[in-house]
Amino acid sequence: MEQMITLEFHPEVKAALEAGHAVVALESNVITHGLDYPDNVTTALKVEAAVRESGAIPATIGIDNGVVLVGMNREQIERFASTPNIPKVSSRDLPFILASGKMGAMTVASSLVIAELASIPFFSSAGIGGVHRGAETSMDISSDLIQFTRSKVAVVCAGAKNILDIGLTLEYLETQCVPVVSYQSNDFPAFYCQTSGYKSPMRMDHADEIARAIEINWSIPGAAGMLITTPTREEDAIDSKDIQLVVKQAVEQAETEGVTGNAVTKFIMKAIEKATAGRSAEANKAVLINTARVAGELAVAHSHYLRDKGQHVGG
Ligand code: PSU
Ligand code: MN
Repeated sequence: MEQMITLEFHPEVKAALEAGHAVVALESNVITHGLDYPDNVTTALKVEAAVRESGAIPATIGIDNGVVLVGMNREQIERFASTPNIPKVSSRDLPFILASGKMGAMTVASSLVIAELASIPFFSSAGIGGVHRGAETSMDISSDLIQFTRSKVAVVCAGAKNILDIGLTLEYLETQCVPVVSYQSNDFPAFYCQTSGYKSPMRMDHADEIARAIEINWSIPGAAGMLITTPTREEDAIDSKDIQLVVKQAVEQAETEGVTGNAVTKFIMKAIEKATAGRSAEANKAVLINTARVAGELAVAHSHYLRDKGQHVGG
């Protein structure tokens, strides 16, 4: 079958993959929808720097002019950060945005589709989508969770924001056979809160053990992604008690204002930002950067594991 999706590799990403060096794929929706300009540029660059600091190469993914950029240069990041109204592209939106030639910002789900096509085994995002509060009636479940069951990519994150129903998110991941492991922690984290109040189904303390687990998972017929969580650093964390009420009010406000579908997350984030006088935005940036650093470390350990076995990242 002809491959209809054109990938345009940043030369550095291409070289790293060919050499078997660690690469970490990154989403672009956080640039266009998660933070404001120019904070989004500086943060995206810091996230990339954090991946490099750990010895891996970052590959920020986005769509421009009918092709998928696998790794962006500074100008491209600047362009994504400053162009208004770039659509949020989840997996199902890929065909339309690519066919139309428009720009598109990738969610976790669509980034995973591309990472797998590009043979990048690692992806990092601070917060994944999940099961929304009230999903028992709205059925609002992020397709990020479904994509974990389809793409053979290890996902490193700081859990999910507690604007979601984290208990149901964990239940859903269990039902869908998605392996979840917390790196050097007992708890499933909640983005800028160190714990969600839920214990993680598994804890592992060594990066090489996680590398082995990833490879074993990929040899299981039908298995795809693995979720690896790392908590935000204590000094950057917000106490979950401090924002419980704010989150509850923001979720209710979205409901009364009739915000639905893929606009819900951004609306609630903005409301929380306003209510915490920017404190959540600061914590948001810190967790993005820290998660990327840990993802870089784990990706390097994984590439070393493959090298020692005589295999190669990137096939
Ligand atoms: N979680 C956050 N912040 C975000 C997102 C998730 O804490 O910005 C973004 C990510 O790009 C994620 C997407 O992949 O929202 C999920 O959106 P939805 O729930 O519409 O699938
Ligand atoms: Mn949704």
